[in-house]
Amino acid sequence: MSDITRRGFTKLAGLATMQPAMASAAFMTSPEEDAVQAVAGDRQFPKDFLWGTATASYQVEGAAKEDGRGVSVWDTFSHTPGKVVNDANGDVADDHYHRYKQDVQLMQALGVKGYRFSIAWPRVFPGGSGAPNPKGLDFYNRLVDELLANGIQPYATLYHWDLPQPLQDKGGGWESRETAKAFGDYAGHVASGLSDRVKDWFTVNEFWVFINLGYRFGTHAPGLKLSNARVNQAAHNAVLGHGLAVQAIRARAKGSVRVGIADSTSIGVPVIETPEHIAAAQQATRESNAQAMTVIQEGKYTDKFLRDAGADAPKYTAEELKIISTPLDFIGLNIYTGYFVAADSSKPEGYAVVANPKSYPHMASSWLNVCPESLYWGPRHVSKMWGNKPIYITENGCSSSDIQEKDGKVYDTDRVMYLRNYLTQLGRAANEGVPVRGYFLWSLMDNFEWADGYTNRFGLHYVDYATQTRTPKLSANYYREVIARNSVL
Ligand code: PNW
Repeated sequence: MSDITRRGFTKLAGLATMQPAMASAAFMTSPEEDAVQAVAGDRQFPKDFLWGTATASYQVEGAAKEDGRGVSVWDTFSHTPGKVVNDANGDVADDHYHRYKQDVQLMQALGVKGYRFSIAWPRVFPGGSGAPNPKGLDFYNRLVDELLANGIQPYATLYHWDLPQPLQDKGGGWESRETAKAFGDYAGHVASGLSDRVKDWFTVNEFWVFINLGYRFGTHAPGLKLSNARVNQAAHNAVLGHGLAVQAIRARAKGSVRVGIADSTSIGVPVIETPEHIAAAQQATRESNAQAMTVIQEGKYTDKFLRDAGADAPKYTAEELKIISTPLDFIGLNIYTGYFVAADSSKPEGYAVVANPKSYPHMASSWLNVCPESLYWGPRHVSKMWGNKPIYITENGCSSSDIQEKDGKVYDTDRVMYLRNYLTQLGRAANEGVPVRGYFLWSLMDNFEWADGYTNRFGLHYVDYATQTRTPKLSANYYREVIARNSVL
């Protein structure tokens, strides 16, 4: 690393430690930095835009056997040799269960005003249903109090993939409608316990990922490779569980709450931004999310989905479709990438997906193609198709092959590049009037990246797992500057 780069970083890091007001005062005095601000003015986010970070229970908490926590499918899967890189597991992870106060201080230093975390179902109901564990909510009570004491709003996700193992053993997990019912009951129980302070709720995280990786490809827990028909039924039961949870949260909440989802809605991006390709990309987005966001928003499966699925289509009732499409207060989108779409009049659906060449750039995770435009087109398609509800980007971020340099710092210039480009596109959407209200960066800190174990790092903070030391990366300093200015720079 050159001295110039080092000096630049030291300066940046120095600025970042100041209070926002001081930082902007320092800004005004330097002509060089004034020039930067002039550009940043065009990239200003709406007043009250919520900047946040996100994590999930199994990926950060550890304390796998503490305070009566039951076993989840991810405990079972990660403890099965050969399933996770280096046979890693979440037994300790980031030890967030014990270090949450320190982690809230990391958020405080970033200046975030929102924290999206998830609740571990097996802590609350070790058996999945039946008797709740009396200590199950204690940790989340402490966490929520600590967040609020630091001026950070809690955004709770109820299901981020750690299904209680007994529900897998009994009915095959999401293959059973009983799991959907149990999820509703669990959601209502948690809402009744926390909703005096937690006002914003997400039911399920990323239908497509846990259903397809868990039940079709077997690369995530529970590690199954089921037929199309069985996968489709599991997917249906999962959106049904979502709908039941929405109703249960509202029924049992103390005071008013807002409920939404955090879905990995896949985003069609027009190959060229002309009206025909834009329309094609929007239609592709509707179809490629037929089993999750589309059925949730429209209360029916699309004709194309039912035609393509044929005899493998899920079995369902009209009543279930109503539950699934219970209106939401906001929409959460986890967006990491997109796929390109072109108009194609030779196809009955009127569009074609354009495959990327091998040289298309991606981040450290091979699936994570760099596609900043997804953060513009995602919210725009969703609000055009399904109405002007508030939208939150519930996850966005990237993996990088981070290393700690001899000076102890992590110069993740690629993550800064990624964030700058994606946030520019998000700002474009916000400034055009698309109702994006907030952004949760994945992730606050490096953590257990599912089947990749600890090998792929997504954090703003580098975690040395041997000592549990957290070190802010260059990207943490970058994000702090974005938040302080409410603007991309
Ligand atoms: C999301 N894919 O997972 C999850 O919500 C997080 O728990 C996870 O750590 C984060 O994104 C980064 O991976 C995904 O293969 C996992 O396309 C896989 C895919 C997408 C998202």
